[in-house]
Amino acid sequence: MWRKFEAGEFKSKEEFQKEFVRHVETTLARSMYNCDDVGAYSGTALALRDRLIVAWNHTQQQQTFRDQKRVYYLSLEFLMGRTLDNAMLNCGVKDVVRSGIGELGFRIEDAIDQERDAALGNGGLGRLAACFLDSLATLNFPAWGYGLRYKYGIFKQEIVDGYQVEVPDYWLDFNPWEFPRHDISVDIMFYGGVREKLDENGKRVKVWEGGEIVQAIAFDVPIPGYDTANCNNLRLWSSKAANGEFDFQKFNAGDYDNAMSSQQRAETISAVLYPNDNIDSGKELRLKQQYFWVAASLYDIVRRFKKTHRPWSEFPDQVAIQLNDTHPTLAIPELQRILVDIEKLDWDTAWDIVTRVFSYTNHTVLPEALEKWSVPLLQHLLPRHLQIIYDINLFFLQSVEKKFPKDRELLSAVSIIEESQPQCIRMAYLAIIGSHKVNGVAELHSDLIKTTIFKDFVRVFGPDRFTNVTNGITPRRWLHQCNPKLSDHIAHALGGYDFLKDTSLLKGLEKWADDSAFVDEWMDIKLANKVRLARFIKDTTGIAVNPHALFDIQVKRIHEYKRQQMNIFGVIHRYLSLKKMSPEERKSVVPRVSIFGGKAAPGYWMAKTIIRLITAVGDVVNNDPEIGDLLKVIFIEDYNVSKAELIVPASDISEHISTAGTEASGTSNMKFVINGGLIIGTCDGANIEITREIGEENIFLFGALAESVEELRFAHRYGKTEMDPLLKEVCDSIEAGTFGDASTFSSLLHSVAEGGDYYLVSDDFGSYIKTHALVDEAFVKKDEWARSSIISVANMGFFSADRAILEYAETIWNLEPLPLEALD
Ligand code: 26W
Repeated sequence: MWRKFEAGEFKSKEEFQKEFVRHVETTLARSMYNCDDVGAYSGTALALRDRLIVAWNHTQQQQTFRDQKRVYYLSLEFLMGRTLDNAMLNCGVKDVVRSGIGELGFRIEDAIDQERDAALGNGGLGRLAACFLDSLATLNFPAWGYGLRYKYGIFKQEIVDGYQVEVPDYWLDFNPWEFPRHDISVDIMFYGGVREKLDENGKRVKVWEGGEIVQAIAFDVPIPGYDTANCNNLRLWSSKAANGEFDFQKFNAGDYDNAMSSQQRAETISAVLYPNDNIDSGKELRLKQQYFWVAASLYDIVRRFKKTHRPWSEFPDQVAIQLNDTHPTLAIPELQRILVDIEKLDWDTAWDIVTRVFSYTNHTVLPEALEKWSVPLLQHLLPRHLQIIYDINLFFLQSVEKKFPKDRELLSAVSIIEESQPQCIRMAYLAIIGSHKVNGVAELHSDLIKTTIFKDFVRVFGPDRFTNVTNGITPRRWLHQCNPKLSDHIAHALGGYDFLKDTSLLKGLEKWADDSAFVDEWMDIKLANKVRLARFIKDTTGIAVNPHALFDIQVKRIHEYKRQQMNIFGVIHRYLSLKKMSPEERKSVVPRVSIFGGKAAPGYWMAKTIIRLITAVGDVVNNDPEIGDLLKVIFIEDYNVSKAELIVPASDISEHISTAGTEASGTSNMKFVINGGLIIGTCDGANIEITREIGEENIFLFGALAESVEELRFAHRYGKTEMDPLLKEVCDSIEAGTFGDASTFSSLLHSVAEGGDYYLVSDDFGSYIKTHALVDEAFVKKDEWARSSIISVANMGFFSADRAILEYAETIWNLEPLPLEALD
């Protein structure tokens, strides 16, 4: 029998207040008389975490006792955002806390606002991992996340003179949500060499020895489910020098610099998140991070399994490991190494276990994002793993040769080793060969990987190794938490909050789409959310925007394939059109606020130039007295999870306009629609399934289809296209200096010019502009717009991360939930 969450509850507001005051006065050593909002946040967080940890302990005890199969989600990124609000809602204590701290003179919203984001991720992949943790906990699956405890998360973005400037994000000053486990440490080896020796049975065995050792220390983060006593664990590893604080011999000899250096080298491993999204940099430190994290996690998983004294043959019945992209692929040779070199299993038995344990999710088809590691680098850093990878490849190629005799081309196409200068290890190929299932993250994407980048593996393994699990988002954070008014309104219509656990119930909203009181309230809530965002924009940029204007939003990492450049070119087109109009004509124009947000990878010059163009256009347009409220262009600095929670509920229309076939799924598209925003988008990623679910009359689709992209690119390469005339006009105006020194933007203009235009901006521009005109027309028909919004939300049930997790559990992990016994 399920019980409502109790372990995290406060029996009364007085009980909460007592613990709050105790923490403020003792843990924080502050007086209640000068307690500010930061103190109120800290006191609340500490009081809540005491409760969380009881649930966490109870859950872990039960998981150990029941000894069911667990899933381990290995991800280099967990983009958690803030915890307090989410934890209060999941534990059902927000109302008690609100009134409790209210009486003490604090507003709960102000306290919540003091928390820093845990920004241990770049974008979609990291946030997906965070949503999956929420769903795993809510659905009572025995599941652990494993990641790195970066000292610095994704950099903070400042805009200085219109340009992005990166500022380090030291976020650990006060983090009440983690528990250091100094007793749980693992020694991780790098470098060294491999020696052959005879073991006690006279068998030749390989030993890896003589390397440098770094210690991994565990930090645990409790992950409470919604409306359940279940509380899972996220274990993050932090690196530390193995030989204590520093080298005493060197210290005593006066060699202070070198005494510290090994410590510093060790700590560097978990120091900083690589800020690249969808681009492989191939740096040695990144490879060190990957092995450090993978080796510590596997050691931990194996140690837990060995405590049960089961035979190795049962390992795949007890353990499923999901590889979040190729970043943890070294786990495959590492487990093979543990089984063969340490546990002395024979190769084939070990390999059978390995492939039954692992599965791999691919998140991108962009060639520049596919990880490759140079063989000399691997040889140096992980000599034994390189041997194992060679052996995996050898046995694999032998099996291919047997099935497709004399097909040399196929052999070189599927080889893990790329015969380049230097040779490289193709991590995606290793991940496929070492897994029993490979999945893409939306239907189109899963089809594309089977017909393009991994097509040869479909021949080798057959189509069944490949599958699709369309991404999802947690409705707890991305509806209930970020848009409480809308969540309450929906609950009122549906007779309760069950839709937060079963999003198919949202379907019940359809019958309210014609109820004028319901519809009016729906639109009032949207307006209130826009007012809230307008206030934030005024406070942070000084620019006043009209909340009745159409809010057009594109927030995501800045990347050419996501085509923010097309959006800003569209804005320029709008501006030029407005300038040509008479005052009379302007009266019929729908006022717009174009809102952008997102970080560029520090080394991605073109992305930074796109940001510069957006801010330059804003400077001109926002200060043009002729334009006034008809057009405003806003760049929101430092887009992150907590800002997304403010921005997403305030959109009328959001842009998901990647070149067809390039965005694996997208997940913000789902967030915007479930919050009642409409979207303009290409036939790409999950947009296609969103259209299927909500109906094509409720979405603004435009642009080339994935199947024609190759042909269009071909035409560009051979000079068979001319730039779209509307785009040409836009480029000419940039060239003429309308937005400042044109040379600033020359590389960007060049990238879309004839002969190039890899992302097909010119091909799609005409239909993009036409579609925006349709958006304007639709927006003034308020009743129809509201209807589209409501019908869309009603049909978004499919995009819950709960559905995605249930699919993984059933089709990939073979995992059952663990019904918790009630606490005494
Ligand atoms: C090696 C550098 C690197 C770093 C990050 C390569 C690739 C990545 C990620 C896989 C990029 C990423 O976040 N992909 C996004 O994953 C989301 C979750 O599945 C999808 O919704 C997005 O479409 C996809 O771009």
